[in-house]
Amino acid sequence: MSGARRSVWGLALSLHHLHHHPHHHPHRHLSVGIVGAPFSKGQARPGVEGGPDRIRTAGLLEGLQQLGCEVKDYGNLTFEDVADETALGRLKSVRAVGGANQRLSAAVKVAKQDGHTAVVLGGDHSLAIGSIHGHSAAVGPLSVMWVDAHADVNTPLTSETGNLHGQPLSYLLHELQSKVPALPNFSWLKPCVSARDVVYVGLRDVDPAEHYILKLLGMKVFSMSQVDQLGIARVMEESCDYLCSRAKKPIHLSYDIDAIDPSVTPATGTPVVGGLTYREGVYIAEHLSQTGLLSAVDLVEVNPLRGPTDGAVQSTASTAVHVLLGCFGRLREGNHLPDYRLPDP
Ligand SMILES: [Mn+2]
Repeated sequence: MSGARRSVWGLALSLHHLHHHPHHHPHRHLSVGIVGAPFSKGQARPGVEGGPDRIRTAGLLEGLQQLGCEVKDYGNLTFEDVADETALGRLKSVRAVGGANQRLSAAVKVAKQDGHTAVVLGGDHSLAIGSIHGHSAAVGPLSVMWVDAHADVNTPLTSETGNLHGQPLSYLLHELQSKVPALPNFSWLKPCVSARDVVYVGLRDVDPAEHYILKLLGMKVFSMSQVDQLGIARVMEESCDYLCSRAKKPIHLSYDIDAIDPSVTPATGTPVVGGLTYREGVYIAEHLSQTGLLSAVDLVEVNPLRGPTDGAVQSTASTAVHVLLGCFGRLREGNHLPDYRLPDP
């Protein structure tokens, strides 16, 4: 392994993306800005608006504080009902999704300008439109890691369901601008992501039009087949090398809980068999935390009404919390605060 060194912790670290980074330190003090986005109109199933509070209930804030993070919870955004939501072809709730994302974009921008690593709790995955837009508005060009069973890159004209949670990347990508029509309540949105700055992990349910787009734009994809073939450690190493190959931009992690296998995270709207294990799902977060480049995280599609049991909802929510804690330095080997001292007898 070229360009590697042995750290004092006995881990082989790739110089390429870790060396020189000021945050690569086990006692870094991170501040976290949590924005709840209880929005569900990017898809049809009720319940996903309960995701933010269910993730908090599963111990997110306490867990972050135990890691030594400063936590600012901005609370949940409120979204207005849209009175004139007439159908636009097959597209559903376009005005509501556009308005909600405009509000979320502003909230994420504030969280970034306040100096936090932003955490957006969804809500459905259409919220990545506003989250990534607001993040980019605050910090400039981004790298995006999209962890999901689905590619979420249908255009308004290729979508077969009309659900906007399957389309957010087409609204954000410069390369697809000519394929996305002007839509009501979306005039505020300007594409802000380049296709070459996106990496997918976990794909296993991709529509034909989406597959065409991924190939057309030459996007970097680690489907579940590649996870099987390479293992999650190599997938993450190659992902970060790819994202950092031109410039070390801030990383936006957009994490759909349905990337993880429904045996672990069943309480979600569009589960797909054959997903990431709990360990692979958490490893992604741990690896990104170690880059020191993680700047915002979306955790979306936790739906407390899709259990079917309380235990299933708890497993889903606590896995979401473990992914988020992994993003902020929680290690499975254990952690302790820098000022920890053994008690004297
Ligand atoms: Mn998704």
